Amino acid sequence: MATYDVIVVGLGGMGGSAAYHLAARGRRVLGLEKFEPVHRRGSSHGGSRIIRQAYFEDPAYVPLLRRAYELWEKLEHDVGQDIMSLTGGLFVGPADSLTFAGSLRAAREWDLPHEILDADELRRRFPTFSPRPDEVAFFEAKAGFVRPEATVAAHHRLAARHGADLRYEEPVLRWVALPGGGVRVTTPRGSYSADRLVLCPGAWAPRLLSDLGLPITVERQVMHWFQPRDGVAAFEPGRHPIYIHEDGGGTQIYGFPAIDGPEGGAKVAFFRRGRPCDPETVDRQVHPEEIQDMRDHLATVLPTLAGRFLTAATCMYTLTPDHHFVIGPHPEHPQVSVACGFSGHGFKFVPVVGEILADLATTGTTAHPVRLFDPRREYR
Ligand code: PYC
Repeated sequence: MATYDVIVVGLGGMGGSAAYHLAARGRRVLGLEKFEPVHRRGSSHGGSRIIRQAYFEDPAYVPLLRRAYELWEKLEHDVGQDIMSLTGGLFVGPADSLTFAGSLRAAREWDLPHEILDADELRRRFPTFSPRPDEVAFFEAKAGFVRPEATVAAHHRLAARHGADLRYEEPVLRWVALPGGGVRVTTPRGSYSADRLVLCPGAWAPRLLSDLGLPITVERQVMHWFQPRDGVAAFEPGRHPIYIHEDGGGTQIYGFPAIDGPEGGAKVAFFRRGRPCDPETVDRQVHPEEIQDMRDHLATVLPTLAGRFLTAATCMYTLTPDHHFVIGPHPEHPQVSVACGFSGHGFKFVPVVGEILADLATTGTTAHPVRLFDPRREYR
């Protein structure tokens, strides 16, 4: 039986980052991934993910975001590739919406640079938007996007460069924490033992962490790409920010500039308007009524975006009831760390989550503020 210091299960965004951080600290790492490298069957694909600092979900995320930005820059430097682009970000809605008011609250608490635009100013500066008179916008110049597939590939490359043994198409059948310490992980190809285990199962969390009884649900989500009606010029990254728009009923959409040139169109999606799914049987087709639903929504928010439909894709969110992450030591087995429940907003934290998981697996604790993510918290 092969023996390692740490086994990392799941090599998507979070697990790939953990494998890299652990290997860079000199640990003998085994990484196990159910699918091929950089696959499209989980939650780490789709060409772009939002990055922002004035965090409307809770200001407690801001210190983690500051560290994440540093680590994104380091990752780009280490692999010699552009992965993060700061296009600016608009967070639009009624003044009392979570998207607007929450962003403003985080910015005030942490003194983050921003601008407030009323509806007229928003329309003037960003004419693709068609705000209602009661809508306001929070603009953060430091927001933008990261490239998920490039991120996963970069972490795998760096982890391997530091000696990590990354194995693909090798699903985990079971894991056990051994009574005297250490763990054993079984796959169809054999059993492996290690001192520590890091579980980053993504949408497979309900199965691999069933012993924890976490109140998590998995949902299928749809991402759309449209060719803007008047061409992509107004949606070019130098002119168009990323955005989240919330309507008076709490429905949020999020979107990006046309980051892949004129042919690639611009991506837009509903935020957390999926339906429950099982990752083994999820419907990966996108249906005409789902595309129409997005067209209807865009007609009032960003009317020129919904020109020619180009393509769509599905991904999965693993949701906690409070939409905060689950990161920490396994309550019963201190040699096991878990990271899941990223609730659709985790990717921007990938580098810092890897650092936290490496801290937990090497020292049992972390200096990063992670109380919000305690697996044993009271979920509301
Ligand atoms: O990652 O910040 C995010 C996000 C918001 C809406 C969709 N993704």
